[in-house]
Amino acid sequence: MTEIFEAIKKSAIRIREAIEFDDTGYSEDQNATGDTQLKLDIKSDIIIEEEFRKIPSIKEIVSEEKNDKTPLHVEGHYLIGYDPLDGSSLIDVNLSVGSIFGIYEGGYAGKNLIASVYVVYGPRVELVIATDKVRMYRLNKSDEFVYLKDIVLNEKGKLNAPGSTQMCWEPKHKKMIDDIFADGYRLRYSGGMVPDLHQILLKGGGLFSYPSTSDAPKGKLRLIFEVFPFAFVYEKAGGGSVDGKNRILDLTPEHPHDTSPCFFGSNSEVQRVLKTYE
Ligand code: FDP
Repeated sequence: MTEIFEAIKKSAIRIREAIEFDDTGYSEDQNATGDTQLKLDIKSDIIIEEEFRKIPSIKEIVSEEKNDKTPLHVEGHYLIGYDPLDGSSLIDVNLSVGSIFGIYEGGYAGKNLIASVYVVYGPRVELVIATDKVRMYRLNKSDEFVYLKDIVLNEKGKLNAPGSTQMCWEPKHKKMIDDIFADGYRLRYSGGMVPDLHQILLKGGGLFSYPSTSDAPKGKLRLIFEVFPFAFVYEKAGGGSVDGKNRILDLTPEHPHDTSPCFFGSNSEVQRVLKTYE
């Protein structure tokens, strides 16, 4: 898989440059979920596809920005689901955004995920690769990703990142979030899944939630491109991820753009979610 990680690094360097200097406006197109695409969403998607096309071991890709799967190499083995520029609605306010990749074998189900990678485009560019462990790298002046450290979650954290609109939450969810704050947790939510989850990982733990809501009963975040890859990262870092009742990595989507309620955290917070939703 090394050649895939290298292709992701090359894509990240090109996307970082586009974020810094390209037009941040909207295109006239919508993606499969109905979001109006930024020109940068489309460009990031093209960059990643170009880099992946050079890698013979990749059989097929599926992007959040496209309706259907794209076959790449018949002899290839790996399937990759990716979100080229997550949180892109934060670009115009100059907050951090990210790219997310899930590398699958045999099909796009949680149980088939064998590695995941995400990139944070913040004041600095950081890249995290989860395989057996979770390793973090940072881009240096020479455009090389230098290993920084392994990421390991504490059993219990201090941060709370509650997603979606409060007026759409179920009462039991609202109570759980209120109770977590009453226990002294601090609010940390930028509205970008990648930096919000990265912050919880680096600060030792906490809870990120994007629940089932009255306007989106199946949640907002997409299983193949967003939820599975981060569930894999959180488990490998020693925490967990659930949809309220089930382990995320036990789920199988029916359609590439299926969404799910999701909770990511250190073990203590994940147990709290399971108790609330049991
Ligand atoms: P965005 O719509 O800006 O692409 O992927 C969806 C996402 O961002 C996540 O990055 C983020 O966590 C979430 O939506 C934020 O949604 P809310 O504003 O509804 O909390």
